[in-house]
Amino acid sequence: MDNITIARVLDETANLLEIDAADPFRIRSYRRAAEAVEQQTTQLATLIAEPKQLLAIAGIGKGMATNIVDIVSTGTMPLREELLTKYRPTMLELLRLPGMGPKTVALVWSALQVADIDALEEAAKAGHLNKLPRMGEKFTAKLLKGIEDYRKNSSRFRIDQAREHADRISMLIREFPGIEEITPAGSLRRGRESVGDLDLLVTGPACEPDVVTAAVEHVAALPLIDKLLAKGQNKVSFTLRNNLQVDVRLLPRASYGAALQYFTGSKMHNVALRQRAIKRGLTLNEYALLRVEDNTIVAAATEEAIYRALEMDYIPPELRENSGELEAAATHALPELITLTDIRGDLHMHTIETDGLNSIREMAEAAFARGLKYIAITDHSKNLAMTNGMDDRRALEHARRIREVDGEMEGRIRVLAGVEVDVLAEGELDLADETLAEMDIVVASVHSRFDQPVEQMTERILRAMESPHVRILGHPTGRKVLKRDPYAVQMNTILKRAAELGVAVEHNANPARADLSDLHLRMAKQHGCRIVVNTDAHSIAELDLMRFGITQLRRAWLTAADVLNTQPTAEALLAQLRPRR
Ligand code: DGT
Ligand code: CA
Ligand code: CA
Ligand code: ZN
Repeated sequence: MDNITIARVLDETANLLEIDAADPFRIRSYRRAAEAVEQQTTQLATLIAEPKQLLAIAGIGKGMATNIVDIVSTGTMPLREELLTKYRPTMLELLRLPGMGPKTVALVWSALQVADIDALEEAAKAGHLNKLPRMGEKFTAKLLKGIEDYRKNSSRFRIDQAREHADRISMLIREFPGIEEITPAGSLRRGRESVGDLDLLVTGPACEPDVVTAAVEHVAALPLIDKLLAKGQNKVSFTLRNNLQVDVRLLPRASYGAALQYFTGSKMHNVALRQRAIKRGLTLNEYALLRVEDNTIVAAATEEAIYRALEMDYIPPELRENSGELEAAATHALPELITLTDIRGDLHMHTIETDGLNSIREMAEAAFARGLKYIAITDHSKNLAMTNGMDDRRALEHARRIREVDGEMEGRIRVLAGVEVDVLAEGELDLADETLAEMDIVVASVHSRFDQPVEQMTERILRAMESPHVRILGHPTGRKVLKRDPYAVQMNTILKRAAELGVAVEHNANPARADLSDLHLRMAKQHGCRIVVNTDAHSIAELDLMRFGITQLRRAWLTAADVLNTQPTAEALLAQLRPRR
């Protein structure tokens, strides 16, 4: 039994636990173990005579070691067998559909023996779901739309997940001596919110033509490969267990820049760049930029040299979409893009008061440790009952405690009192004006009734923004990347009015959300909107999601000056927001 198979059994158990609505920490421990097993270069089956050796692996404790011994000797483990008497492993996919929580998934299984998406679609179309409790025609219609969206998106992967896989694979490739540099190219390097496949470029002494074969063999034997698709002279393609395809190319140092440029794309950027080369009597391919007349190499080792030889400034990967960057680079007009280190504050986060995992103090300390100068604590309001949202009394009491913590931090970091107030169906706010007036920061967000017609949704948000207390518009699209489309809204109208009112529009840095796409963000800048990028963190760890937000801002050509929470202090920031009333 190989490691991939062991990992699959552990991961499947995690899936079954998820359907069983088990403790998230328990689920996570199985996922982590599956990842750890997948990463091992020694076959675990050879270690089970000495289970102690299993414990040396990070992510594997005593219980998990026992599970692994069971899996190796019996092909399965007791917990998995027990869960399989109740559920089917394919049911996990159903959880990705709108309205399908663990209970509903278990219900359609017990009532209709539906265990996968095709069967669910069939049952929905045949009207079988309507007969089950809490699943009317509206539910069925939403579900069918969800299935359609899911099929459209399921072949792509979110940037954070792609990044994690790229890091894990890179770590393993790097173990081969003589490999020095590994760069994810393609859409991941351009920072797109989702990627179709991973393109990893590898270089170092081991990648020179006469010795590359051994390095190729090393890559082709990586423990986490599920299916090996192709093994060529300097290229290996494979898929992971989750079906993500990975193309690894091993290139000599001399042509690494040309390869990086070529495989970073985008295709349209490369087409335009080649045309520019041709006009100069040059030709550009994945090996070099060459002079046409005598085939001499003009540039190849670095991207910088290639762009320079084409009489352009270096173009950051995030801008390479052929949307004006070539012209700007040729006229030295590229913007100086915002970076993570420009960020000084984070104005949207949650605590244990509602659905967060950490206290005010813990969030403040963690933000301070990350170098931030100010944060706003913005817990949910009561309409979001499932988050334990606050009523007026609790919101005021919470604000008081936030200010207490602000005092305790003794100026190391400013902690602003805020709230994420729910925008109700007609644009009313979920808390009283007197409550909102007490807050430094009011984020207003739509969290429900996403199905309203476009005019109604637009009116609803406009009305919410008219409240003089609202300073930030949260979740301006309500989308979930690859999962839920944006709600229908006239974004131009919203952005224009937000600019007039001085209400900042928020890009949600969480890569699963990314409210305001790169295109929206460019629009927002054109309208003169104030823009903020916030993590909406529900735990200390999620404060680190800021970097994903920065990537999207960069794709939108934004500079530090375009983004409010680069202001050095809370006072400077608040002065640029709509005045408090
Ligand atoms: P993805 O994987 O769908 O998220 O998007 P990309 O941009 O990563 O596309 P991919 O993986 O097909 O190719 C990676 C880069 O390689 C692409 O951005 C440009 C370059 N490339 C690949 N095939 C071609 C091609 O046939 N023509 C040109 N000009 N460039 C190509
Ligand atoms: Ca790709
Ligand atoms: Ca590719
Ligand atoms: Zn939030």
